[in-house]
Amino acid sequence: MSKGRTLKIVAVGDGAVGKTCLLIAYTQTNAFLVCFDLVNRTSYENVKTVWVPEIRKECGRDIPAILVGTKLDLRDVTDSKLIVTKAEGKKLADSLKMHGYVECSAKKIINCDAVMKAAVRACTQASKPGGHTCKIL
Ligand SMILES: Nc1nc2c(ncn2[C@@H]2O[C@H](COP(=O)(O)OP(=O)(O)OP(=O)(O)O)[C@@H](O)[C@H]2O)c(=O)[nH]1
Ligand SMILES: [Mg+2]
Repeated sequence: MSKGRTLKIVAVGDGAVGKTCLLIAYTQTNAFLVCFDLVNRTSYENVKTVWVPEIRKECGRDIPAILVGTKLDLRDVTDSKLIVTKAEGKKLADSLKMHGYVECSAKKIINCDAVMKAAVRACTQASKPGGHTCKIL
């Protein structure tokens, strides 16, 4: 990245035109944000069964990945059987050897900066000797 320059790229377009597929074309990716919904246990289980295996299959075991629990604002107002606790999030990130765990709310703008900082930190660590980026799709 050129010095001192920040890029923000947003995909817009009709539903199902392929925005998400475009953004997960993994070429040249430095780090992943693996996201689950803190009030949706299926999305939490799928981190382990779907998403981390997927990025590691495509990009190798060492690609940096941050685990992100989203919709933090809903956790306190949702049925307790559905919620994922902070301890469970941390435990999953540790067990999958991820680079960090952050809980956030895009709606209430809580901790979104921490998500990005964790991602940048993971990239910085990965760019040291022995670090890793995904070069192939
Ligand atoms: N309460 C709450 N709702 C959220 C938050 N973030 C997203 N949402 C809602 O969750 C829904 C899905 O959000 P998106 O950002 O479109 O999710 P996505 O992962 O891009 O979804 P796809 O593109 O369909 O895979 C929308 O209705 C958002 O308004 C949050 O932090 N809190
Ligand atoms: Mg989307």
